Amino acid sequence: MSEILAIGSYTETDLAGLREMGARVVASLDEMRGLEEAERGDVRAVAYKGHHPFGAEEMALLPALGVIANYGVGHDAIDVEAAGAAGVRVTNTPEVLNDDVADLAVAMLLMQQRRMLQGDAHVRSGAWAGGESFPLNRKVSGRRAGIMGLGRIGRDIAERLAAFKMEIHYHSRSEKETPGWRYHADPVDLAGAVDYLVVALVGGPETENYVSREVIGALGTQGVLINISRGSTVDEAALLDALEAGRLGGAGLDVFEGEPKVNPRFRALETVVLQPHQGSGTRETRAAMGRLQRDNIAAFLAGRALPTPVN
Ligand code: 8YV
Repeated sequence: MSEILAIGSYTETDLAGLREMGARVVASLDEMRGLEEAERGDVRAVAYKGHHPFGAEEMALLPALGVIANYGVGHDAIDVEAAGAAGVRVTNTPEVLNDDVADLAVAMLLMQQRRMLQGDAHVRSGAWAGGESFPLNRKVSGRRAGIMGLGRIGRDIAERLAAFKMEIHYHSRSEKETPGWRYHADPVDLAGAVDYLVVALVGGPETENYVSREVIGALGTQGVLINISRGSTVDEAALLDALEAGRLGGAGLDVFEGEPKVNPRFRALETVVLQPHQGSGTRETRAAMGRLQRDNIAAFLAGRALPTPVN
């Protein structure tokens, strides 16, 4: 058995890299649980790719475990406190995915406001050729954007939207140094001050339903909510109620509660753009994420400093 266990569904490129390190690969946590006790006992490093909870129980099944290298910047699936208590290090893959995630946030906003999905269907269906005109939509440049969570990704989104001549507002735990972006200590105030609200919060219990019914209400009938963080950060029932009642202008969502199963109420809504959690999903970025994950494992096994530690 190997001292490295990779858990999750990896690309061919990543599988090749992991196998080169001598990793054993299983598809899921369930498959890990099914391994022989002696096999689990050899594992010192886990490469984890998944969104199912990896907690104290799973760690206890791997008594020699020293590191969990998460494939992704968001490590809310891993119980970092339990890992710390068990003397297990956790690493993630920050920075390398910022551009892609920020690109997708902007793309969903443009798609939603310029009704690009409907425009595409209008051309394909022959409606345009048949003389039907396409309804006018909404101007994006120059509007007011609010960023909920001004971390690395939030900043990259803000910079892109500033290039669209937008006034940038943000909310985060504390005021940050910015090029004149306006800070709102209260998330409801932020939503009330902007046309677009882009959610770039970290996931986990502290941010659950942070985008509350009140925040959604404050965004208003012309407002658009974009979420590229975690489904858990938004009160999805409140979001659906507001969209269905026309109390919110629209949404662009890459993440959902209970994904990949998406609440079927979303499908009936013309005002939403839905994406399959593909923010970091380019070949280039996924390859960089895989490399960073493996670099963390290699550093741990060699007793070197971890490149991107979480704890
Ligand atoms: C996923 C992500 O990790 O980095 C994150 O936090 O959400 C994504 O990049 C990716 O879908 C692989 O599971």
